[in-house]
Amino acid sequence: MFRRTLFGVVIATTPLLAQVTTPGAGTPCASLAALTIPGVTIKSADIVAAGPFTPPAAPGTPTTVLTLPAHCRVDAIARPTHDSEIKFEVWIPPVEAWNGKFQGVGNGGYSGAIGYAAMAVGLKRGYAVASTDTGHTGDDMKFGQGHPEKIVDWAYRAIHVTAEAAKLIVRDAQGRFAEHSYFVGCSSGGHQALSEAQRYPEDYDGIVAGDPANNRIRQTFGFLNSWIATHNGDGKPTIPVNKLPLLTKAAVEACDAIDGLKDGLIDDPRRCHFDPVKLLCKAGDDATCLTQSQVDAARKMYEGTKSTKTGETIYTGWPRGSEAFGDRAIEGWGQYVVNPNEPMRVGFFRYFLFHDPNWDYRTIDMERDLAFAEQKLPFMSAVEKDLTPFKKRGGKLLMYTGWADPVVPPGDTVAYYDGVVKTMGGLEKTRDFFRFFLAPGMGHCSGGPGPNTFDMLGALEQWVEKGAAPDKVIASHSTNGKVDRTRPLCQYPLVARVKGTGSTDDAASFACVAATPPAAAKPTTGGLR
Ligand SMILES: [Ca+2]
Repeated sequence: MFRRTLFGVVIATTPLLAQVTTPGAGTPCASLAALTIPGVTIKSADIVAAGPFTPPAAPGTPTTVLTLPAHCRVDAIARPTHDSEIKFEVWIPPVEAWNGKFQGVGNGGYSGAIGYAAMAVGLKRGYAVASTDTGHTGDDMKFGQGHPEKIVDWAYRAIHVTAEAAKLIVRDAQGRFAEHSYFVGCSSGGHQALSEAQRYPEDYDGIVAGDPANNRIRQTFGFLNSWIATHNGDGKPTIPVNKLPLLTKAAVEACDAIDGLKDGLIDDPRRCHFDPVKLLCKAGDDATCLTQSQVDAARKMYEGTKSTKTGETIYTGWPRGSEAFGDRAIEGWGQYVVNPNEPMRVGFFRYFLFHDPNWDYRTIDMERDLAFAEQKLPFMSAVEKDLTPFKKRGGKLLMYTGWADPVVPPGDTVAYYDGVVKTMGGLEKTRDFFRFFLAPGMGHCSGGPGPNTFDMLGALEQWVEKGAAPDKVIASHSTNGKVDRTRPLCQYPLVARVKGTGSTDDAASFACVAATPPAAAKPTTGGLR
C-alpha cells in the first residue's frame, strides 16, 4: 500500500514539475520572421502541415515530393560579407514532437541547393534541422569567377554561419537552446563535416563525416589527371564505359578470397594487386577484353596521381573494385571520370584559381600548379590533422567510407585518419573522440554489392548522450527492398572475420579482429602521364 501511495504522489506531482522546469513555449512560428540576428534576414516563417511537400526547384536536381511531419519552416539569408548571399532553411518540429536536438545537414558536389531530402530525414527523427545552399545556386563553378568571398562561403563559411543562426532561431522557436547539436554529411557533406570539426569545434557536439571529399584541391588534380589518363588525344574515352564492369568482375574474382571469405566482396583493396593485363585482348578489340591502351588507362587509375619529377603520390588512386558495379554515379568511374567531355571540376582551375575561362587543361604542370593552388586557396580543403580543440570540448566524430568508392578514393580517407592518429599521439588518444569505419564493397556514400545501409547518427547519439562509443556499426544490404545480408562495419583498423560456422549473411557470425597491415601496392607502370 505504501509503495502504491508513494507512486501515486509522484505521478500527481510530475505535471506540476514539468510546468515549473519547462521554459516558455517559445515564439510562435509566424513571429520568428521578426527576429533580428546580425547579418541574417529572415524572409519567411510559416507553419507547414503534415503531408506532401514539394521543395523549390533547384537547377540540375530532380524535384522529389517529400512527405513531412508538421513543422515551422524558416527561410532565411545570411550575408557575412558584402558579396555573400547564403540561403538557408530551418525546419522546427512542434514542441511535442521535438527531440530537443539540432541537426545541420551537408551538401553534395558544389551544391548550390538546400538539402531538402536530408532535412526531411532529420525532421522525421524529431530534430530541428538546417541546410544551406552554401552561398550560390547550381553545381556550376562559374559562381567563383570574380567572387572570392563566394568561394569562401562554399568552402566552409556558409555551413558555419548557418549553424550559428539556426541555433538561435531554434532557441527562439522553442524557448530554449537545443540540448545537443549534430552535423551529418556525406561526400561534400563529409568535407563540410571535417571542416566543422577542424575550424569551428564549438558548432557541433557530434559529427558524422561520410566519404569525405575534404582533400579537395588534390582531389581536383586527381580528377584532371585521371581524365587525361583515360582519354585519347581527341577527347574520346580510351575505355568505353561499357567495358568498366569487366574490370570490376575480374578484380573481384582475383581478390575476393584474399580475406578468407568468398562473398563477392574485396574486404580491403590495398591487399588486391589485380593487374588488368589479364583482360588483354588475344586478337582484335572486342567487348570482352581490353586493348593495351585500355589496360594502361586502368593501371593509371589504380596508380593515382604522381609527381612526374619525384614520383611521389600527389593524390591516391581509385581502388580495384570501384570501376563499375552499377549504373548510378556512385557506382562506377563513369560520371566523374570517363563520361565528361572535359576533366571533372575543370572549373576549379578556370574560375577559382587562374581566373581564365579559356584555360586549357593540357597545359597543367602538376607540381607547379598544385603548389600555386595550395598557396592561393588553402581554405578549399579541410585537411588539418590536429583536432585537439574539438577533442577538448568533448566533441565526437564518426567517419565512414566505402572501400569501393569511385568518386572519393578511400585510400585518401584512410590516409587522413592515419595522419590524425599520428598527430593526436596514437590510436588510443584518437579513438577517444574520433572513430573510422570502412564499408567493403560500398560505393560513394551508399550503393554497391557490400552492406551499405547503416545508422551512423544513431551510433553517434549513443556516444554523445550516453557515453557508449561504437566499436562496430551493423550494416545491411538489400535487393529489391529486402535485406539479404548484414555485416558489422568494424572500427578501423579492425576488420570483420567469420567466427565459426554461422551464416556469412548474418552480422552475428562475424567478429572485429586485427589484421596484419597490407603490403604496399606493387608499381604497375612507370610514368603516369
Ligand atoms: Ca571476400
